[in-house]
Amino acid sequence: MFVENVEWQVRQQPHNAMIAIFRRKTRVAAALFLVLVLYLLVGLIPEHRDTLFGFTYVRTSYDWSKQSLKYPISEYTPLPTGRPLSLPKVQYAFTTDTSPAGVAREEVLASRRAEVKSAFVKSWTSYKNVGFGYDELMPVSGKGRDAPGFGGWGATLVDSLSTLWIMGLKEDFYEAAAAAVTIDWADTRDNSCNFFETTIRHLGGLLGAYDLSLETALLEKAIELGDMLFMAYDTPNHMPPFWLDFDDAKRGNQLAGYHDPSASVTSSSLEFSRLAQLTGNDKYYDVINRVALVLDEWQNKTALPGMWPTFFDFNQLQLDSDSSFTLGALADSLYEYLPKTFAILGGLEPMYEKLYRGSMDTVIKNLLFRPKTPDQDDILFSGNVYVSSDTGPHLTAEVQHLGCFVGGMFGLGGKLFNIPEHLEIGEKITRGCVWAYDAMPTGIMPEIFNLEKCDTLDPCEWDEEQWENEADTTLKKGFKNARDPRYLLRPEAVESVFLMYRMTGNSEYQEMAWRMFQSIRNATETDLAFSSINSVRNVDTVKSDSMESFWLAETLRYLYLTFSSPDLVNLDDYVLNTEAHPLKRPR
Ligand code: DMJ
Repeated sequence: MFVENVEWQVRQQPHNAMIAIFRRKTRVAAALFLVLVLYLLVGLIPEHRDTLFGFTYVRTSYDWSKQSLKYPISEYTPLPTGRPLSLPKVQYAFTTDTSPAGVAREEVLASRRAEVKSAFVKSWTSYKNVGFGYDELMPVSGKGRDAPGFGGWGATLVDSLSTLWIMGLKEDFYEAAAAAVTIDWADTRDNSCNFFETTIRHLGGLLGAYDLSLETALLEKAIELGDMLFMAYDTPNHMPPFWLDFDDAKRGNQLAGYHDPSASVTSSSLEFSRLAQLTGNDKYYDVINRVALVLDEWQNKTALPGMWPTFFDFNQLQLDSDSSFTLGALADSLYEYLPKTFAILGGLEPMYEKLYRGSMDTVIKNLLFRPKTPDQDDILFSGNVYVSSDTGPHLTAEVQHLGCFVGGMFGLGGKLFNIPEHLEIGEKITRGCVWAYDAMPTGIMPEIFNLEKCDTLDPCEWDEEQWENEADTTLKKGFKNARDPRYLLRPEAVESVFLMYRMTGNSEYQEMAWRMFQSIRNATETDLAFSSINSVRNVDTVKSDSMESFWLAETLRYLYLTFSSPDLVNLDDYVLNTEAHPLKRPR
């Protein structure tokens, strides 16, 4: 027995060993299988789909998160905590109209959407074919080019991501996203980048695309860039310069500017707040909060209390001698970001409401004007004010296309802060911009023009003689001149029209948007895409071979959304940055 047993054991040993190996293998296989199942399951959750869709992520070759700071901040101010406030609804309470008229209307809208989408596809395809990776497509000569200060990181590529997603062009979206996650922020021929443009287009573009698609690779790329842009605040007083100079940032040699456009040094609050929310890292919030505290401190000490001058001396942190005030170029998004940052912070930082209300009271009293027109049109515009130490504020009735975002901003502020008068003002400003579009032979308003104005915001009598003496009478009555007659494919007028449609539910805005789209398409289309034009005054347009990335990021996106279901990028779920990238609002 013993012998037999031994023999049996001897014979059994390899068998037992095999069973043990088999069992181990089974366990390993089972474990591997489990890992695979978990991997697939996690992969199906959109947050982690990056690997499932096979993104090859290329990390930037210089890791700014490891860069030591010359002026470290000992304790970061945390993001406001607590349950987000339940803010008033921004969007009108739309209902679905299933009547025959409602169904017919939806068919009209679907065909308009298709036309806008086809303009986008044409522009995107040409960019892909001949300009891919460059900042912009040259829509006449069919080449790619990099824009000064944009780093050559492919501004159009990053700026277009959210539109690709919104228009349902998912294959192109993933192709573009796969390229975007390989951007190396250290791979640039430039010594510096434009802090504002890189924040709103690249950082905003990546965050918006992440908030829509939940692809973590895009968030990773945004964090890398956020860490680079964060370095701009490493100055003695933590105020950012206009240019982020890479070597200066590494050596701790940065200084804020003595005379920088107020919008460019203040318009990062949305993107940096969102980054802080997504990463849980308060450093991004801390720095934008410091800038807001300066706005707060200065608000009532300027030459036009309530507003801030067009240029800032952030170096000495003092109000410089600038006495010009505008909602147009150089200052625009400073104001735009006040209600928007309030929204992204879930209403938990009341300072932004105070800054908005205070500045808009001043705008209403000093910058808004009603044009003098033969029909006494009930419209408003925002002009420029210069404050003289002798005579006080002087308003020039000069209008900029860039300033047409103001209608939408007043509407948004009116909704969020429950100020019905602001919504009305926003409507009148929006209609003013549309009136200026309709006034030109091309159906597009000029970049900059001057108008005859009434003395107050009330209707006033038309004065033919005055107009004949003062104006270029080849223009529509009410215009004095078209100082800069170009159209640069800008979005601001259609932006306000879109916002007004979503906020009021009034389908007249969809009709305006359709008219504007057709005019823009007629006047700017080239064989390859769409181009800026030299003058909106001649229907025979001269194309200037430029198509900035905001054409794809903003102008076409706003138009598309105007004809889409109000649930697509619902304004109660998202806030749009100044480049129209949708950032998720906290619930
Ligand atoms: C865009 O880059 C942004 O909308 C910015 O705020 C102003 N200029 C362009 C569009 O005109």
